[in-house]
Amino acid sequence: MERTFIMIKPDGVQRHLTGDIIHRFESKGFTMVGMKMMQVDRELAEKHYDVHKERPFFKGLVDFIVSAPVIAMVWEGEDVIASARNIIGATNPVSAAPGSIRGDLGVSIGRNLIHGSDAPETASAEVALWFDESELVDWEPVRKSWLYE
Ligand code: DAT
Ligand code: MG
Repeated sequence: MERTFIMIKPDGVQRHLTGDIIHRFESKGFTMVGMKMMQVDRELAEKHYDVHKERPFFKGLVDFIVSAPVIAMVWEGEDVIASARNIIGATNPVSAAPGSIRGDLGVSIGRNLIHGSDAPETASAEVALWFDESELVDWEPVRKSWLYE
């Protein structure tokens, strides 16, 4: 089983889309193992987006992430990292497929609603950056045998 880091960004929280977004991961078949609402500080936002620190959009991105609360989550399941990226859709909502979160709910790249880890290495680094081990819950979903052979 893989785990991935998912964050509903300030626009998703402000637009009251958190239920819609969480519902998509739940109904797909993934299991939430951690969740917290938080007001992010600049230090954490800059660490999280460190890979983009030389890009022209970096300051605007950090300003946006600290502008209102976010919902930070960890989701578990087989191939959840790649699958969550599909559920989320392409970075620019203009080209994100209909049916994806960004394709259905967003209109601009700077307000694309949600973050999801893009690979196993970034997933484990981001889970560790955002969550203490004690905040994650190991539990056995009863529906498991109805989701996997
Ligand atoms: P993703 O969030 O799909 O993994 P990314 O890691 O390339 O995309 O970029 C991180 C975030 O930075 C992205 O969700 C929105 C913002 N961003 C990326 N490219 C941008 C651009 N050209 N202009 C403005 N914001 C951008
Ligand atoms: Mg990314």
